Amino acid sequence: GTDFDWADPFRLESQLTEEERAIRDAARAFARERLLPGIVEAYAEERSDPSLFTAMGACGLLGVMLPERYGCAGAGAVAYGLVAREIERVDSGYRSMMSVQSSLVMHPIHAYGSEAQRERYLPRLARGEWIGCFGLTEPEAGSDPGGMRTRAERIEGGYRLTGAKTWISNSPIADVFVVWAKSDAHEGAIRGFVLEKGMKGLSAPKIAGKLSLRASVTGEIVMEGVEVGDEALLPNVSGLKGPFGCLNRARYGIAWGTMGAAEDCWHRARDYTLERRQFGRPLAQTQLVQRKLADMQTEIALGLQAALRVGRLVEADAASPEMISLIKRNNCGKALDIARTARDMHGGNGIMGAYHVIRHAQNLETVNTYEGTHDVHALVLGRAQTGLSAF
Ligand code: TGC
Ligand code: FAD
Repeated sequence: GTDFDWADPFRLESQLTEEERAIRDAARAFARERLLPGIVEAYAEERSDPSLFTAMGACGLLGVMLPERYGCAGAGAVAYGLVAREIERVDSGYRSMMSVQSSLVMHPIHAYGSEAQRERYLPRLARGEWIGCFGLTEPEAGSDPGGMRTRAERIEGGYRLTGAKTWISNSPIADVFVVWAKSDAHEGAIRGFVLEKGMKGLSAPKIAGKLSLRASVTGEIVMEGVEVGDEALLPNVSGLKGPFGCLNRARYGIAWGTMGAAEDCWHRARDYTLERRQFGRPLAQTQLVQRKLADMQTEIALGLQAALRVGRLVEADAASPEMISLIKRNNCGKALDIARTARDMHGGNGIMGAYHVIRHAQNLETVNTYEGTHDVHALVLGRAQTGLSAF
């Protein structure tokens, strides 16, 4: 038929396979039943619940794209995106916990690790029994990770790592640390190492007092001469393309996730303005409010189609990093605008935690910055169309 569904203008639903819808439905139910009820309190108290990892694992939401032989779902990029969208509908911090584990920890171990590393880590990470973190950013190297100072020196039978990472999601509660360092045994090339909690010289203090992403714990990783054996090195990648290969996946998932947060803000703004009456009629019966709702609907419908298109290309192994920069940047920026507008449409109530929209807006400030800032992705796209690097 030619019916119009206001909530799904382009019938995304009909573009999904049965398997994708099943994974999406499981994620949606999980998010509603397990994540939504506690989020307002967790956010207010700046509390990140480690048991959410085992709960996500039990629901099959960790490492969705990795093979079944490691205890994962063996699903495609679109299914992974749909999971990110459902989780971020509740909170960007919870999606962060999931996407760091899946794309930044499990993916590099799978893509660049030895079979022994895969067998040791992947099943436990898939179950959420172990929590992972990814250390690339340093106090002096954020947008420019090539400027990192962390060093791996060669020692008898292994390496000694010295340096500090900062702004690391999950680090204070992590069991497994994927860290990137310049290795003197490899002519200073950037190499990945897998460290484990409890190693001598390794600590991960929490960064307290964030006013964004408060339900996802963030910390440092301090390495004071941490000695590891040869088996800690990720053998199959060298150079910045190692960490960037992980970021491509995580950024792609964020493009879907932010649309989930935006949809939550849009639906809440619609519900609220249908209920709330001023000047003798529902706010939703005013031209300004309808225009805002139309803009939200439009940007979300377009953003989801773009994410779906890139997802299908990822599945066909035909997506470029620039495509991912485009959707990460645009969907984050649009979601942040939508969240701020939804906050405004709620009037005074909009500043209260119970209405959820200000929390989304605060979270999306972080999402707009991490995994490459909005402007850094503009420079990636600018370079690709001018041939000139502005970094
Ligand atoms: P550039 O000279 O462009 O490239 C150096 C080497 O890397 C390769 N490369 C990529 N490979 C795969 N995918 C990509 N997206 C790639 N981008 C670059 C490139 O081919 C080259 O390889 P080779 O073999 O020729 O050496 O690098 P540059 O130093 O000029 O960097 C430019 C720039 C700005 C694009 C890059 O540094 C950048 O993206 N900066 C942003 C940093 C960032 O995103 N950090 C994220 C930290 S992790 C995080 O935020 C997690 S939050 C997660 C959560 O909680 O959800
Ligand atoms: P900077 O690089 O100092 O940038 C500051 C400003 O300058 C930005 O507006 C930027 O766009 C702009 N800028 C930078 N370079 C240029 C340029 N050449 N031209 C014009 N403008 C420029 N990192 C990890 O490794 N692992 C994690 O798990 C992780 N989790 C995070 C969780 C949170 C809550 C946050 C806030 C960050 C996290 N990060 C993580 C770090 C994140 O990736 C960085 O914050 C981000 O890459 C930006 O780096 P920076 O903060 O050093 O900002």
